[in-house]
Amino acid sequence: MDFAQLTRDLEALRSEALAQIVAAPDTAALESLEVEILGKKGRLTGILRGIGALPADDRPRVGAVANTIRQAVEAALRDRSAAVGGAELRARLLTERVDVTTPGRPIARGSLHPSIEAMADIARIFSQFGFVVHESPEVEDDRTNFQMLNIPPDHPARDLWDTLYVDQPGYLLRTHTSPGQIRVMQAMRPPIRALLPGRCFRYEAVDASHGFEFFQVEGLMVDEGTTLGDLKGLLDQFARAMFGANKRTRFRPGYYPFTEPSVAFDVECLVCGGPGCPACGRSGWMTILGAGMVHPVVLRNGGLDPERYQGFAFGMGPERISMLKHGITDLRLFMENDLRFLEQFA
Ligand code: 2NM
Repeated sequence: MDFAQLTRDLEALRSEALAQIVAAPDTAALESLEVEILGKKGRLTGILRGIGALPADDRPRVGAVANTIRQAVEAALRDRSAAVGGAELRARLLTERVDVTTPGRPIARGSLHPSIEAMADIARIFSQFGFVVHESPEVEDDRTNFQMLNIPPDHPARDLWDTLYVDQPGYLLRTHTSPGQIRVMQAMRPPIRALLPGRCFRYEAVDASHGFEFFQVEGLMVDEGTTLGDLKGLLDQFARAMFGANKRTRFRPGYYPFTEPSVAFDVECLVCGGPGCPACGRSGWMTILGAGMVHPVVLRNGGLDPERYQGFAFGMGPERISMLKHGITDLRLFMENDLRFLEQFA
């Protein structure tokens, strides 16, 4: 290999490469030409490998020629790339169309689960009476879930709450949100107006009106001179806000270990309005919650002096409230997450 031969090869490469570049039809062809000519294993590098066989004096001159060729090839690639690129863009703009008047794809909107919707409604109504939402743990200790609420171990009243226990001795899944009220009493001084919404658990055979997992919303008010009349007035306002103005309501005697007296609170049948129908068991009334005056022992367990303070508490199931309101007859629908059911609340 001599200097003259190498220079001839380089000149041949230059004219051939430039011709190919000018003839390249598109961007893809230019990209492969660039690799083929200037790449690490390309034709230019291939020729320059012969440079080592030349006398040292000749090498810089060949190097200089190679550099001008590289620059010429690069410039030709740039020019041709701009030309075909512009043509390709024009072709795309002519063939592709964007219809800016196409309507957007509808976005599927979720909705509140009816249990949650009922809880939110309940919380909104009681918040208008100054009740503040508190939360407490779903895993409770036996003391707070039962004993502090005047339900001693082995007391027959425990049968009212079939309990799911956890591995840790002395701990269980709360059977109601009442232990949260104990925690509120222990943490606050009156006046207390607390609302406790939350998930509760019971060891139940599931049927149309029993779940083993359900929500509860409980309220607690404690102050000096709080009476059963205050409770009745508050619940009347609640029933009317929830089910409609001027609905008649009534108290019936009830039983809970943690309230004395205890009551059940009924609203006139939402279906027949009084005379009696299948929906109300022909009684004309629907029970919406349980309530009562907080037992003095429970007030004391909450750190409050029952000589000075009185209180009332109430508890309800948002699922039951929702069933009454919407005419739903099976509680299991709330747990199944069947979209055909849930979408009706959108
Ligand atoms: C109910 C019915 C009646 C209640 C009582 C208390 C506490 F802690 F203050 F004693 N919390 N919740 C209560 C009373 C709950 O649910 C049907």
